[in-house]
Amino acid sequence: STIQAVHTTPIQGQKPGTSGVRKKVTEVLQPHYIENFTQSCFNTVKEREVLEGSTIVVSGDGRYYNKTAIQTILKVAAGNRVGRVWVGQNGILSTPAVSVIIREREGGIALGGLILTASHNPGGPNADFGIKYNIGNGGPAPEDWTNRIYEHTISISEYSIADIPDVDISSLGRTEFQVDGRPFVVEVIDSTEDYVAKMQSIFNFDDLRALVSRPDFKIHYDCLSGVSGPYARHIFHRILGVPLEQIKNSEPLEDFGGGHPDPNLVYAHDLVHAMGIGAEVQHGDYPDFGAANDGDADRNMILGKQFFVTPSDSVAVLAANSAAIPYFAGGLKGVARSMPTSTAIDFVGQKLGIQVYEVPTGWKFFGNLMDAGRLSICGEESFGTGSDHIREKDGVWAVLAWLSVIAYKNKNSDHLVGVEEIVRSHWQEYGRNYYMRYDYENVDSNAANQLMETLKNKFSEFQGQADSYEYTDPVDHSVTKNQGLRFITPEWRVIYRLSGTGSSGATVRVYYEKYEKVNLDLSTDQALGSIIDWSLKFSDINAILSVTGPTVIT
Ligand code: VG1
Ligand code: CO
Repeated sequence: STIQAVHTTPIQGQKPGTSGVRKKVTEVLQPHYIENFTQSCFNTVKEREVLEGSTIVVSGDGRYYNKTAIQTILKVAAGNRVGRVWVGQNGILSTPAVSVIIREREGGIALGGLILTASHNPGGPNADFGIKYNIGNGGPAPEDWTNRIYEHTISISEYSIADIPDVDISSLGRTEFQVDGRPFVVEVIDSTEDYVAKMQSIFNFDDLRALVSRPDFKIHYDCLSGVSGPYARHIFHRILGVPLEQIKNSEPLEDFGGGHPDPNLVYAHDLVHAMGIGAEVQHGDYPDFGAANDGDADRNMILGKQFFVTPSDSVAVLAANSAAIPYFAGGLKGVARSMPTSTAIDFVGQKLGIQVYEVPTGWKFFGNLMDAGRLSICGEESFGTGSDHIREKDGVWAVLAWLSVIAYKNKNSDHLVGVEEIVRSHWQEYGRNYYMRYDYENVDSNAANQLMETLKNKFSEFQGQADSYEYTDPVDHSVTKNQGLRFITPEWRVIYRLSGTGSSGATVRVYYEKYEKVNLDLSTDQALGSIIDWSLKFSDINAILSVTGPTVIT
């Protein structure tokens, strides 16, 4: 095969957001879309590293258009003289699995990877597609990379492509091409093998097996037809012996069965119902442990019998009980959360006497701290939890971590210590951070910007600390501005932020948090109601956005 240089023109809107570029499939179908973005990533790589002859990973969450995009990316990779590409079978690799493979397969030889996912956004011909670049540490490209990728997308005039045929990615194996006299290799690899081995090195699987086989402990796992299915089946069914019928929707579907593959109380409704949350019948025969992951399996939701664990509490509980996980045997180096995430984990860090970091929203901001050996466990309020075992948040890891904590708490117990008991005793010890997030999805971009301007103009009339959050990375000292408007008093925080993951229009997120040391049994509405009322008045959000209320509350 030969390499051709193809003339192209910039395509607007290829600026990576919180986690890559996300667009409607209909927009991605325009000519050169994938080629332009891939070439822009490669141009950025070439400015810093040697792409020629390298190994990269390309795969995704199995959503619609992934397979087509993979074939295009393979040709552009060959055209840019990449030496070898690892592709998960059928193009399937979860986001955490890509991170493991980049970091560890063949000793961590891979230069980076392209992940095809729009995460928790819906999929299908009329829904969303996404693409992002991960660097050699296995994590999302940091801001200085993504800014550079964007600059290339707006100045690109040419891409290189090889005229190799489509590669069969449905069966494992190696295909070698001669491209302009040099070898180009595609290796189709097992989608779960590397990831599962990694999990086995982190957790005590004997303890986990003993827990899930207890007759009084039933788990219910919902993969939401996303990419976590094959991983959940491999680990929970094949290795741990959980019956398959307790692992729901474990076949990845291109359109996620028409749903939002988003593990929260709204979109994971079947699981929420099965766990008896909001049910009339108390103490019914509900499962003891419920879990769900998002489309690309980096998010998680943890539920107990008729009990919801907020993601902010979840990461705090895991940090407080890290002794349950062999990987953390040496103790925690530090903990971290994204800025809007509740401060529950801060109390744990203080008690442990370790550093607590606050970073902007998005997993890419944790990477430097982990690489510098300063951070062990971190999380986001948006159902993201993880550790320095990789450089992405990790949905299946979070489920295994929780089960490890439950197994640990039950070591010397005469009754089943479940999720709710664990969380309630955590609150007893540390206090409780009541938390709620309002999302105003798909609103007019101008109106959203106007809301933020209006709020900034009200900083001076707020009786407390009001500012626009700005972050200086403690490792490389890079500065990231405009990461959310904060209104903080000693008792509570309200934060307004524009989402960076939408595929059209704008989404406004409002985060409410109140800390209580003593009143641990209020409903979230009781605890936060007056703050929400204040916020609605102060911001005039409904009028400015022309809405009657949020579209999603989590
Ligand atoms: C959202 C979440 C953020 C998360 C990001 C990617 O971003 O708020 O915490 O890191 O999604 O998660 P935003 O900019 O829309 O608020 V995923 O699972 O979609 O990769
Ligand atoms: Co995700």
